[in-house]
Amino acid sequence: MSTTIGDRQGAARAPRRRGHLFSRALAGVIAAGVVLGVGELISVLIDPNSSPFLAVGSTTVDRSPAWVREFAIDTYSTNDKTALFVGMAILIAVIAAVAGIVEQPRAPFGSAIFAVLGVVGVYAAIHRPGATWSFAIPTVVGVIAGIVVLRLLTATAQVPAEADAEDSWMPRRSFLLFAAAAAAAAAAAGATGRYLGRQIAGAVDNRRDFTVPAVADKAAPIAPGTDIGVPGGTPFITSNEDFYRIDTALRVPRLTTDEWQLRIHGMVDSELTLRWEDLIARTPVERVITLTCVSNQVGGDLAGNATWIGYPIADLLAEAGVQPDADMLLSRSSDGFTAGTPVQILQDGRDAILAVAMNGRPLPFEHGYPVRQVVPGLYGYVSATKWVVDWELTRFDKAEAYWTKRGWSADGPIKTASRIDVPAASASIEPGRVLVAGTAWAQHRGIGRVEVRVDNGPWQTATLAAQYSIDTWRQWTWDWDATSGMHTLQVRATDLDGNVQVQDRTSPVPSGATGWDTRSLRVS
Ligand SMILES: Nc1nc2c(c(=O)[nH]1)N[C@H]1C(S)=C(S)[C@@H](COP(=O)(O)O)O[C@H]1N2
Ligand SMILES: [Mo]
Repeated sequence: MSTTIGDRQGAARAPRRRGHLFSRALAGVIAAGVVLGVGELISVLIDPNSSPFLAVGSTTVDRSPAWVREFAIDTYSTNDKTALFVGMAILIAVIAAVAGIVEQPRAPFGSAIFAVLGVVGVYAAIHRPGATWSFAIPTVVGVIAGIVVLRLLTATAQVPAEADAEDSWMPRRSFLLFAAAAAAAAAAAGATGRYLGRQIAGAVDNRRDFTVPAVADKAAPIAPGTDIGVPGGTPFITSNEDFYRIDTALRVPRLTTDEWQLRIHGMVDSELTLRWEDLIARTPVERVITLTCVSNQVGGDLAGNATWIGYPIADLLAEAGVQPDADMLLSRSSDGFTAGTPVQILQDGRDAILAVAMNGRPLPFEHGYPVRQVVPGLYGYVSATKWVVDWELTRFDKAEAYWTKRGWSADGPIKTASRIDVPAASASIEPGRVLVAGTAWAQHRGIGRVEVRVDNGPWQTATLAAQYSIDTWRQWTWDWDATSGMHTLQVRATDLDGNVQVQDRTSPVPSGATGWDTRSLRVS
């Protein structure tokens, strides 16, 4: 007596036979399509070169002997890549058909063939130039999905044992439906992956060819004594790689300068649409400005300082002519995020800019390429729109921006803050003189004083590094004569308006955390 999978509950099931040769071959080909489609789609998240199909194709080109390449180029001229891909597709289809034919409920030979193809794909992917282990992910996920589909399809292809040979030629209706659905899903995944992949590649090329605008109105040089370089401390300028990133984008927008435009509308005298050429025809400025996120916890690292090149926002607003009763600039990104910024702040003379470069480089995609806002003194959520494409002049009593709708405060001035960076919380410290160092910020007001206290003792004045500008953070140091035992260090800053950093610990919601950074250290 024969049993089949699914017999565990003891229900008597009619014995089944494997489906017709054609159905099984079709199951294999569709499952291979699932591998490639899913792999293509997942590769968008990793790297275009991690696509299994592309990786195998590129590796074949790179590894084939010179004469094969010459032959291919001569024979197919500029279509040699297409010829390669068509050839690969046929080879994969044939192997996959065989895999489908030999796949059995009990002995998954076909799945094993898929696994072997997967190993080839992984090998090719992780040997691409610049590849990391993550390049294996698209192939691995694709092969797992493919094997699942292969197993399900070949199971659905089975026919009752007693069906006569003629009947069994016709695939079962459920098999056809399932096969069509799997094929459609594979095609959709593959097409989406290709589309997004091409879009990314186009944006990468566009960014590579980007020329950072030359500026006459340069940022003031960073004077000696601004960046005191305490080992383990926070550098005055944050590199693009180390700059914190906060946004709601699941997929980083990849706009090209050709696609980008900024529409200025709403309560303006004349609506404007700026294209890239229009923007760069204007006069850029270069400024050093510290950004901070409202979500930063006391002592947290959601702040960064960069040299930005961009175009003064106030000039563009003046061109459009802001009507007197408009008090909010509602800026919108290409992915639908919005920020509401007080017009009066944008027009009060501070260096609010539409930035196109960060530390001498085009903006990284993650930080808003090709255009983002930078407004000194306001948290990012109300001012620093990345991938900005739309400006609506409106009113705070009419419009609400993204985070304001979600319970955050409508206006977001940056609160005076200070942080201990050195010694690290885990540092082993010996009694004696210990250098304590950190950062403080109160953008657009400036840091006037930083004080440190030990074990709730009297406040002691720290030494401030040179101030670059009131729009940037400021380093500080303090000499501690440390004694053995556990100690608690606390820091607080006072801005140049005389406001002392607020002691009460509050959460970042709705308008930024308050409290003094506190660090417990063991000295022994
Ligand atoms: N398009 C877009 N812009 C955005 C955001 C976002 O979610 N989407 N987040 C804002 C917030 S909350 C902050 S703190 C800053 C962070 O900028 P960064 O990622 O370049 O450091 O970007 C702002 N601009
Ligand atoms: Mo933020």
